[in-house]
Amino acid sequence: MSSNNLTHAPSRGAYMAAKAAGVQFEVEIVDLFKKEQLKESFLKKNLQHCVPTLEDDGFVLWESRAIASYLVDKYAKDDKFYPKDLQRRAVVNQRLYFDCATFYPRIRAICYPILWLGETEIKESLKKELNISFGHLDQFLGETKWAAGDHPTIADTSLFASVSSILEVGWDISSYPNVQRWVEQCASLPGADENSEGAKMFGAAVRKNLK
Ligand SMILES: N[C@@H](CCC(=O)N[C@@H](CS)C(=O)NCC(=O)O)C(=O)O
Repeated sequence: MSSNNLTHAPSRGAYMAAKAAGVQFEVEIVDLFKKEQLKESFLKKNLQHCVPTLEDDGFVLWESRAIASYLVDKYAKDDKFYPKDLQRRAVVNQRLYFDCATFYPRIRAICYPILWLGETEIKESLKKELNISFGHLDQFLGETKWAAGDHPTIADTSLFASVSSILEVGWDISSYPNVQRWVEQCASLPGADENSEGAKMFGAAVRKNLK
């Protein structure tokens, strides 16, 4: 198995945010399946050796959601994807932290052992935990059209990257009608096609190892 950088949800989240910011950029592939992140040249830039890692005119930054907010703040023509209004921004941040600290780690807890540690089944307890988070996401999306209001933001690009990964593993979201509606809407996000392509590669890699 080899990958491009967009196989992994954090990279896809940052990629869609960069597209939303409207900035010109190049994607450099660091193939995790070939351990390329451990090369000396990459470690010099990012001691945590994770993707995505941004280089912007000599400035290096990692953590996909930090990259997303930096790019939109710096390059977007307006603040729609990351509002400057304090409370609207706070809600976007809340959703981003929800994704970073709760939702995506639950997806990772399912997929990482299957991809890298020889697991062939998904534990019931992990299924249950992720579905609790899907329930919360469904409630957020019952209150607003997008994850953090009536316009797409970097909360959507980040959460959609996470959701796309687990959907491609075959997750059943039929109990979450607001999530289903939002997933359809997300096809209109900038970079959604590339996200979908990367998520398919990710899903195939996980499914290949499942019993
Ligand atoms: N919270 C980080 C997670 C980054 C992360 O864990 N990336 C993984 C791929 S999903 C990675 O680079 N793993 C390789 C490694 O850490 O050596 C983010 O959102 O950017």
